[in-house]
Amino acid sequence: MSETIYLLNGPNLNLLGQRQPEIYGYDTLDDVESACRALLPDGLELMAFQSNHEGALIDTIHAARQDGCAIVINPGAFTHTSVAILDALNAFEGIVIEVHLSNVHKRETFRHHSYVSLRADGVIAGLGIEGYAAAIRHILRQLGTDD
Ligand code: CA2
Repeated sequence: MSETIYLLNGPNLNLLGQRQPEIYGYDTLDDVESACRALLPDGLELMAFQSNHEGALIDTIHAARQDGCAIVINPGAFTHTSVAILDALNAFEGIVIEVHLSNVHKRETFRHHSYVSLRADGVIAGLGIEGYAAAIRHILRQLGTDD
């Protein structure tokens, strides 16, 4: 049975809360994980993983095929470059929600295209860390575990 929501963050997001707060805010990745974990009912786990390496993210997406019911992913800059992450997500059967802290559409043109959006069931951009919580709430509703 798939009982785990995977929370994946890509390159440089380990610096969240430490650099460029005018774009990405003051909360850290630990704050994000705690906020997401606090929303989960009994019986659902959160597997939080951040990597600066494309292959490590892909390996974790593959692992999610075994026990994952959903993936919340902020692929960072790989959003705009990685066909390999798209391919890995295409091999995953659960819910996929793509999250961006910033509104990528208000930024440079190269950030407007996302390979991951070709697979994502939903895309959230520009809500800061609230976007992750919104993604989790949506998944819980989809799974029917929000009451
Ligand atoms: O808005 C987002 O969440 C992004 O995925 C963040 C990526 C960027 O390349 C995407 O276009 C949009 C960059 C993540 C860098 O994260 C940092 C966090 C704090 C300090 C420095 C970098």
